[in-house]
Amino acid sequence: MTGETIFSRIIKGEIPCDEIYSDDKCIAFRDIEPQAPVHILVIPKKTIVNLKEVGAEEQELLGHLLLISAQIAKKEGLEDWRTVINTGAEAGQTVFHLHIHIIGGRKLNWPPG
Ligand code: DGP
Repeated sequence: MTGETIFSRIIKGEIPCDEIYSDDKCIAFRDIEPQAPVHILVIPKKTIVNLKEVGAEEQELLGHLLLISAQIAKKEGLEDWRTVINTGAEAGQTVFHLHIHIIGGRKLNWPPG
């Protein structure tokens, strides 16, 4: 599936975002509806709907996204944080372009709702 989403429009620069990181493979920006003092999204520039559709060929990209998310979390001064990937509507995915949430800056409860 390769539908246009808010995030593909952000990647193209059609919609503004509070960008904090970008490289040839991904972009990171602050979530418009922050659930914690730090709430950042890391998304691949390549259009991928979610983890349901990734194959082994994306191993390097997925590793890159996780490593970048950890770098960003540390740069934001977080000691502890949560990385979340909602996969599918029932799991809370509302934007169908793969994204990693970096959430931190407050005590986070478990289990999630
Ligand atoms: P999810 O529910 O996992 O699909 O997360 C989507 C997140 O995207 C949600 O936390 C709100 C955020 N979001 C939606 N639209 C925009 C937007 O236009 N800009 C930014 N920065 N974040 C957005």
